[in-house]
Amino acid sequence: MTEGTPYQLAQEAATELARITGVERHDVALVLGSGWLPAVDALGTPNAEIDTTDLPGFSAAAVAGHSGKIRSVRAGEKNLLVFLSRTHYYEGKGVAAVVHPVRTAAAAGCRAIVLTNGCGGLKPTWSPGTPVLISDHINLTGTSPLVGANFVDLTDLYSPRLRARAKELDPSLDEGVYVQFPGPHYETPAEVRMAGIIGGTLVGMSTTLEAIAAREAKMEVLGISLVTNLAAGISDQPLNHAEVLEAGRAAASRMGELLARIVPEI
Ligand code: 8IG
Repeated sequence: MTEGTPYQLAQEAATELARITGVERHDVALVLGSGWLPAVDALGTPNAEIDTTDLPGFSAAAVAGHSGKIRSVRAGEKNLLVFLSRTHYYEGKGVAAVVHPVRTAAAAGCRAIVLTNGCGGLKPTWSPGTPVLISDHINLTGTSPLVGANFVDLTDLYSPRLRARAKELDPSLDEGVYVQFPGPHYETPAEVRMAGIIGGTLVGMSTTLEAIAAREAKMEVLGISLVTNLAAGISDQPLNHAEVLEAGRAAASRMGELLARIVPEI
């Protein structure tokens, strides 16, 4: 952890976070994806809300429906660190910027992280607004947050324990394999077919790099996708961002309840 490394920058952000929020240590982190914002209010009253740009290493949010804020929320006995936005790989700020919130959460004390996203679904039965547990991923970005001979094991990356608990709380929850494309364009129908052939059922532009960084930091990972649209070519409808935001609003109470029930137990 020498000076000037991404890990050092995350440690500095965590120290500043503790100072600004007055919360010395956080327990569980939550990263909100497209469409998830309405669900977060169910988690509890924020103790503090800060701008990401108040912390070292963070830049401003770039996507409508993402807010560049971080909340510290007391949920049961746990201090929750909620990132209301993320940096996407397609912003071109580099992989270290993408996983900086994850490393900051680890440095702040978090032993578990809930990664959420909005994505396209390959199963026609997943209508917009369906939450799906991520069981595994395929990283098609061609990159990694890890540098050097750091051979991190990704078996059971998406915690079987937390997936089982989520399904106990909501037996209707399905599971899927999340395929991260670089974006920012959506896939072609042929690319969506490819994603299916290689074993994917969800397509999106986030999450896998963050999950890898979380595993490196020895955090337990729960991944939940909100299927906001059927992937290109699965339905005959074109894709648009308004549909994404609307699907989130429609599913907010169901997802908020799930998060509120599972997070204090993590
Ligand atoms: I929301 O269909 C959302 N994000 N790659 N494909 C990809 N990302 C997405 C999609 C989608 N929907």
